[in-house]
Amino acid sequence: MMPPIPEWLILQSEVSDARAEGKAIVALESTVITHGLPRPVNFELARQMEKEVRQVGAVPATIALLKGEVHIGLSEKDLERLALDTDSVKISVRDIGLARASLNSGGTTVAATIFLANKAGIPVFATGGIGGVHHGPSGDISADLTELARTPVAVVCSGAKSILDLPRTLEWLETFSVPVIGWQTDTFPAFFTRESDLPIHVRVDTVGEMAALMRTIWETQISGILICVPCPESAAIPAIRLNSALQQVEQEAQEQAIHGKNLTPFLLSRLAEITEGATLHANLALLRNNAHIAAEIAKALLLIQQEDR
Ligand code: PSU
Ligand code: MN
Repeated sequence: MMPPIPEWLILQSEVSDARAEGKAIVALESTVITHGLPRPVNFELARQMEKEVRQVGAVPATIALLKGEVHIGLSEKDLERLALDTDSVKISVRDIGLARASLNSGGTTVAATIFLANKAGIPVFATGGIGGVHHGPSGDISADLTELARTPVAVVCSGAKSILDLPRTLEWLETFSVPVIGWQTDTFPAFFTRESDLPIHVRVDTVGEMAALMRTIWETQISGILICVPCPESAAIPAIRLNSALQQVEQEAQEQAIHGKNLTPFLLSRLAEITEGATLHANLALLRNNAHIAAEIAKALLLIQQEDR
């Protein structure tokens, strides 16, 4: 028996049918659409991610708030409106209630999306990169981390951007007991770059092995699982090429006193400008790839759960 779904969640019919028919579902976030990518590439990307999931035989559930209502799965029309509307706000977990109260429309962060996916009974989620611990003395730590620590959803991503303090981010995940798994990699992927000097201690090479490991982890603990997938080789950027651009955008953010929820979107858009689109190209490639792998994992997980019954 699946747990009941709160009445304030609106499931798109494709998603509720998938639930009823026992089909694999992959949750997708929407802050990457509203604040992470430039228009109109963001809308195209959102559709491509959904397509990747469908090609594997799973059902995509892009999660967002529309006029204060929480939607699990969006129609193409709603997706387009959300992507192209300049008034869409950025909604993390603490903003969900506020956005519902003020009837706002917006994109949900990794944190808010896994929180809502869990309420809708969806255990697998895909994105590009998670938020984490920022460099410097600001004390800015993304709620993506705190939500990962308490919500049993697998987050398929390419690590986090080096605009974040990656060693501290990994330390945080260790302290708060979030398993970090490398997908065909032994190091933490640094988003645009396939490898870093940060080791991951658990490596998995097949979806079957991944599903079995997820099931076993969730038998003993209620937390998220971070699954780290390197950017496809053809689109990845060598670390050495990225470093100077990174230093420049961080300095600009400091000079312009940009902080809080505006920091990540600012850093991302300036980085794409400075690298003449190379970071954007890598970003799109890894997002699609992660959606694809998440769909395969979701199917394998469902299979293993069906065998258990
Ligand atoms: N990292 C990216 N692209 C993004 C984000 C992070 O490379 O679009 C978005 C995600 O939605 C993530 C959010 O959950 O930013 C984190 O924001 P904050 O650091 O304010 O928690
Ligand atoms: Mn933050």
